[in-house]
Amino acid sequence: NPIGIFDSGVGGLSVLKEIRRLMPGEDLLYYADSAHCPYGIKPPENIRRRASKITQFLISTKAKLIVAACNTASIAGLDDLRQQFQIPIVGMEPAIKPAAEITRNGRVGVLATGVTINGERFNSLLTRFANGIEVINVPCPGLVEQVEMGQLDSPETAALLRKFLNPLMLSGVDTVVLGCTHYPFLRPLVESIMGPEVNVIDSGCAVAKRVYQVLQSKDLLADTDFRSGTETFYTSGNPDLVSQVIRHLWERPNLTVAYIKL
Ligand code: DGN
Repeated sequence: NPIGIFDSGVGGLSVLKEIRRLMPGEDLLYYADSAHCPYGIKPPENIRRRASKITQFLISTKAKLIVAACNTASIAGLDDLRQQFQIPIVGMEPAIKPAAEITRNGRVGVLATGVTINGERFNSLLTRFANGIEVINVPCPGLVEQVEMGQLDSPETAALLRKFLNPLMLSGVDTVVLGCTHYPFLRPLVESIMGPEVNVIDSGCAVAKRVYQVLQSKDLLADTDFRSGTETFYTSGNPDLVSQVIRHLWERPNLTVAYIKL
């Protein structure tokens, strides 16, 4: 059975990539909720409703585990989803703990959506792991939209990113957390703006490891010796546009995306 992965759009692909790398034999289903993107400026209640609908759909396609590959949806709705569904659900959280461990000067910047930064789950992460660390949170409206358009290094994206990174440069952070699954696609740009001394980290790899552990503990891992896994893509948005961007981000020229309204 497949692993079901969803995001407000194409950002969760940064997590899918890590899952694919770690688990070559698993079948992966991906739902991009592009018609409702961005989540980051919506009321948490709406995000919870979308997450629940998509999870239901992925379960109906026989998914054995769900990955909420979206920090915003995880912060707003993970507890809710776990209450509603029996299936194992792995969520995202900004990499605060690794950042607190890796920083040398005790100053960390977090780029995420407004909903993530204002979420209770996020606050509890800071209380648990960032004691004595100065954390500067920067909501980044507009950045998700740039990635959705496949603009990973356009002058507009660079200008927007420079604006968001400016307060972090001024306060001398040595670590930047990419707290939204869209942002790892902008990593080269972030690194070039911040310079080589600054660590840039995200949670994709840790989440892929978590998925592996959960599947292993439940004896649900695919038999990887016999075949390579497949990838199937669905979207609530325009399938032609979404497939164009996914092909670009995932470097799979023949990939197709099916339209499914939920
Ligand atoms: N990819 C998302 C996240 O990780 O928060 C969501 C972004 C959005 O839709 N604003």
